[in-house]
Amino acid sequence: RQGTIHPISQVTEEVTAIFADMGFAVAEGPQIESDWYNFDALNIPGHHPARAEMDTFYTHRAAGDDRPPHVLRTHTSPVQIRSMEANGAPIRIICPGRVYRADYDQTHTPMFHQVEGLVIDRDIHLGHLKWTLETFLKAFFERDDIVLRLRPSYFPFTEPSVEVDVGFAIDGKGKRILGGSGDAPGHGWMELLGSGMVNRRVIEMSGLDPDQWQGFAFGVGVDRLAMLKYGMDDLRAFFDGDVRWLQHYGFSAYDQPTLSAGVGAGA
Ligand code: 2NL
Repeated sequence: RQGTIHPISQVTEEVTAIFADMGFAVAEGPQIESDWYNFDALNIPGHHPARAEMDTFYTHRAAGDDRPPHVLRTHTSPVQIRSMEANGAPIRIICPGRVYRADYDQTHTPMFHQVEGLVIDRDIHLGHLKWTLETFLKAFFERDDIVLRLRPSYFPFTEPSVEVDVGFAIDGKGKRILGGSGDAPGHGWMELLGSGMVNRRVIEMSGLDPDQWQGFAFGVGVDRLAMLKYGMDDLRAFFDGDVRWLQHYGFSAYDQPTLSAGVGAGA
């Protein structure tokens, strides 16, 4: 037996276990999307630079067919739009999955993995967002001294938008989340998540009344979470399919993440 559980699968299961404990369901959807679900419904119009910035892969239409082409989804947000449309509110979901952007270097691969989360309910505010992300990060990194820094940012689909930094330090094992403030000596702040309150236009386009329903959403890269927690430094090795790398970094099928044992493998 040479195979092991891939770190991306392991981390996806860890994230899922943590959010399941907070009452989140998992939602999945298509990887080939219409540009409505990938862009327009998220308040990213045709001329918006975000479309170009996202280095989208487009499919081809037959000659003379001038309908807009489908795209390989650039984020898992379309799953959340579909979920709001299909199920209405309240909603508490996470959407893990493959996403695609035309970008390839040491820190970018054209296919990568994301988990997005969405909460829609009455009277949801930024405090709920901060508590949820703080609770998640403490469970994921298995330490209680994680400190978050929320910075104002911009995404077309959230208003206000908030980037979340976590305190880190560099020790013998490299750049690691070691808890404490990023302002402490020898520490720094690392950007980890994008998030915000769901833009009321997005709630409206998903068929809900934004005067009744509010919510927050966030997105985080699974590959990056895996690298940070388990100490891999080259993202490209994730997709080489090298069994020696897997034997070093992979996980036993017997190490299922559970909250009681601590989500980390071998805890
Ligand atoms: C990032 C940013 C983010 C979202 C994703 C979202 C989804 C819906 C509505 C509103 Cl349906 N927002 N998702 C929101 C903020 C940030 O991801 O930097 N990800 C790595």
